[in-house]
Amino acid sequence: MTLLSSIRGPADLKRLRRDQLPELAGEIRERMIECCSITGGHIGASLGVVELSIALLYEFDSPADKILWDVGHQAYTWKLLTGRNDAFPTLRQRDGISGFLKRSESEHDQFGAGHAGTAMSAALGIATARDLQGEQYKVAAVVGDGALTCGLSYEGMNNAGHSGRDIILIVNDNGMSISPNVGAISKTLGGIVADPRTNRLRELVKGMTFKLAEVFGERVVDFAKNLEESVKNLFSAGMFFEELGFRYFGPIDGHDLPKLCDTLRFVRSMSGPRVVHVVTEKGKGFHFAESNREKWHGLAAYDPVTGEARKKASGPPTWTQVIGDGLSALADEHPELVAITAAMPSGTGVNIFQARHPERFFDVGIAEGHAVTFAAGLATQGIRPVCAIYSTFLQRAYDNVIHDVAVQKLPVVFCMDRAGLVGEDGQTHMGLYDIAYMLAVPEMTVTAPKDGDELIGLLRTALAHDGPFCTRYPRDKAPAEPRPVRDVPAVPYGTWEQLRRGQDVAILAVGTMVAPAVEAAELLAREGIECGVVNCRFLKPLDMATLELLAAQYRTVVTVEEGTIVNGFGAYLAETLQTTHPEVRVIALGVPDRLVEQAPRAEQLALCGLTPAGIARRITALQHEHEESLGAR
Ligand SMILES: Cc1ncc(C[n+]2csc(CCOP(=O)(O)OP(=O)(O)O)c2C)c(N)n1
Repeated sequence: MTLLSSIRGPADLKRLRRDQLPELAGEIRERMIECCSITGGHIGASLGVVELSIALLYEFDSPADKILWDVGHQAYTWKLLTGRNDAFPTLRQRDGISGFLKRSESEHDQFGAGHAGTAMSAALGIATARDLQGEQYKVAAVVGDGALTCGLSYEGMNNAGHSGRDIILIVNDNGMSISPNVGAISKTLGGIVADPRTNRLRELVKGMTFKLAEVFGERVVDFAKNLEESVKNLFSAGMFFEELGFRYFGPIDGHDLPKLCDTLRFVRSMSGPRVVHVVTEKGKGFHFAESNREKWHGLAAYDPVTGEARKKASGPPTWTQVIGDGLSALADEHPELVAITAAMPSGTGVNIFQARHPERFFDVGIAEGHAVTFAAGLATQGIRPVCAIYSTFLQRAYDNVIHDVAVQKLPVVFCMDRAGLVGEDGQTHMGLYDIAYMLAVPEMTVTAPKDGDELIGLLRTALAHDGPFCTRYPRDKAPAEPRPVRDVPAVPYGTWEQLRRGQDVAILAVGTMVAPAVEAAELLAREGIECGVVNCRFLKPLDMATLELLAAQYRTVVTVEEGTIVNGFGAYLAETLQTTHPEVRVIALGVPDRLVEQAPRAEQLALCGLTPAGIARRITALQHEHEESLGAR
């Protein structure tokens, strides 16, 4: 029996001797490497915090003490040690455990997440509730150095430091976001780690503090703490945290279990806002992950022996590659074009742009709101910024989209990757809301391409348009290899494309739903239902000329979109037609108004009825209902 298999929860862990913990860390790494090789997942991020997770559960008293993990993608050890070892092979699978932390999954998961930067604010909320309710427990937030590029983290720290509440911030500093971390804070943290003078002094004082604590107890320790503080303030960049109202401890080697345990025990025994700066190595203990930390941050199933992906890339490129190549090529024609990412250069494909046009590429950190307002500033000066941001993360910047871009009618282009159903990342990462939220923005042109060529064409249209413009595409392969960028013309602004003519039903399809709609129409034709199919590549403005023709021709219009049905394209179209053509009924197909569980994207599409067969089924049912109602009259 391994140590890991004997652990059902923190109580079992606490029964181990301290000198057994490194052996446990080894077993955890093996288990993670093996399971993730089948399921895929955030292996690199999780390998880096094995010791930190063990030490937190060993020294704190979870779930009475509340430990929060920012994002939660790095919390695989946490899962393994809090009763989810047996379920671990189901990670990210349909009906399996989540790739992130979820309150519904375990009493040890204090706050669900998936987006970065929330832990500090949520932890302060919990600490405040504790104080209001007169309870006694500890609250700690583990936040990566990447998440310290989020404005939200500072809003939380500013509030927490000032509050004086008993709260602990643990900075997991591995120098990496998904790609190498950016910005001044990252440099500051690096400076603390690199300064041997500060380190020696701090070690000296800390050693004294621990010894005094052992011999004289808490009262005399106060003196030592003051001494330690003064030394730190004199010499250290930890001052940054101290100025915000946090007592600073660190930097601690995050793979040194005894040191971690000692420090956490000591820090736990204190009160007030304090920060523990833990230095870890992403991918620790797995040489593939150590040698390419960006690739191994999170990835699909791999062969643990060779490190190669299990599923070889074949067929057409992904949408992400199409946009990366497309933007790079368009930048050759448009010297005013720049690309902005919020810490996702490879995820959004703009790393391709970065390689070709480094001076026109900006990674602003995990700071979507800032990215958008930064773009708006650039646009006021005649630069043409393209913000490549996942649909789910752009939610963070909604006010900036409206207040800074749309109200000023600035020509910022938004390229929303991972729009639609996202598969295994699950609920927190769904790109289901962008159609609804972008349609509501005045001045915004809202588009969705049916294929790679159309994406390039729409980018050309966007660059010729003087106003805010967005486009969306899914986490998937493009339907076909696109043509060379120079051969692809702009899409005429505000136009739809009629792909098929019929007389019974008009299917108005958006983006990824165009191909399934065409297939559905073919299936329906075999049943004697003749459908027209229109590619509604512009969701706003609507192509009113084509819409008039359709309204004259069809009594039933079915819209199909890969987005929430609430306030989506169907709702927008229905609202338009109800005044001009009340005789036309509009039926909207899309993602139902509920949370969609993790599963492969293809399964999620099928569950939502967004496949050729699903669309055809709905239209057949509609036609039958229609005929019955006619018969009843
Ligand atoms: C708001 C938001 N934007 C982007 C992401 C994508 N993302 C997931 S993890 C990550 C890097 C986080 O870095 P860090 O906090 O240092 O954690 P590490 O992975 O290094 O442990 C990013 C950018 C996200 N989760 N949330």
